[in-house]
Amino acid sequence: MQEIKSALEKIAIQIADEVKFTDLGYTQNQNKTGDTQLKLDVKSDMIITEILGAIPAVKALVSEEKDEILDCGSGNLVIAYDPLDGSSLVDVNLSVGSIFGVYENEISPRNLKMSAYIVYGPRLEMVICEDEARLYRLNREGKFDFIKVLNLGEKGKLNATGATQKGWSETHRKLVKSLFDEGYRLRYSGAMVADLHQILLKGGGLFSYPATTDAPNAKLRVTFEVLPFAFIYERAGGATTDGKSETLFDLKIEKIHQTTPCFFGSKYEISRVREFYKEI
Ligand code: FBP
Repeated sequence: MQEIKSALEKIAIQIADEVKFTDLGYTQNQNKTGDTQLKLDVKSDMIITEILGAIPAVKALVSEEKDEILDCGSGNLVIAYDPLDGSSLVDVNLSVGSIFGVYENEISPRNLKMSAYIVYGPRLEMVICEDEARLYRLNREGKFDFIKVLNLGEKGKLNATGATQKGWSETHRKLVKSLFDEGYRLRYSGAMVADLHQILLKGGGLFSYPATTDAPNAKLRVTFEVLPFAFIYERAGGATTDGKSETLFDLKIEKIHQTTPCFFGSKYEISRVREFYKEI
């Protein structure tokens, strides 16, 4: 895993540079879930493929920007990643990120052994999690310094509400309103990495991306967006659910670009989600 951590540092520095200076135009192509690919999505994917693909322990790569699994060696690790999450926000200069899940042998929720994400924001930060969520930040010498271990409190103050409100269920609308009535503040940028990073750093709250009338399986991808963050949130003392489940780790994976409704937060907020959703 040490080799992967060093590789993530290289990836972070190279993609941060691309985010600053690369052409923001779209390509002609769409990825497996129908998003038109930005040149930056493709460039970020190439950087990650080159660096992670060269590690002997890595046997395969799964990317939001690749239709199929890429076999790349005889190791025992499969890395699933989102090369540039929230990429549609780069042209408005908001924070975006990269997300990684390191699975042992094959992609399955319980085979996830490490996950990480990088935030390309005013500062270049990375969180790496095996047993605990460790925050690192790039210093003036171009090296990543360990800052602290991130932990979620029992209850927070932030409410990040994803998906098109017009398509929300009545149950979801009541849940979101109940938290605002309790005094929660709205914090939603539209980049999952930045929104979940904020709740982690501020010690608690709720991020929700529910099923909607137009998207019954919601939008966020299980293998390289949802499970890597569920791994971090649960090891930071928080909880996760798809509305019904005890944990997002109860999900069954049928295909690598599968999407799911998802909720991440501190324990109080996730218990509220389950209370409301048991109505459905
Ligand atoms: P990608 O940019 O990797 O496709 O990620 C999807 C995403 O942008 C998430 O970062 C974010 O949480 C969500 O979609 C925003 O969706 P919406 O615009 O529907 O709220």
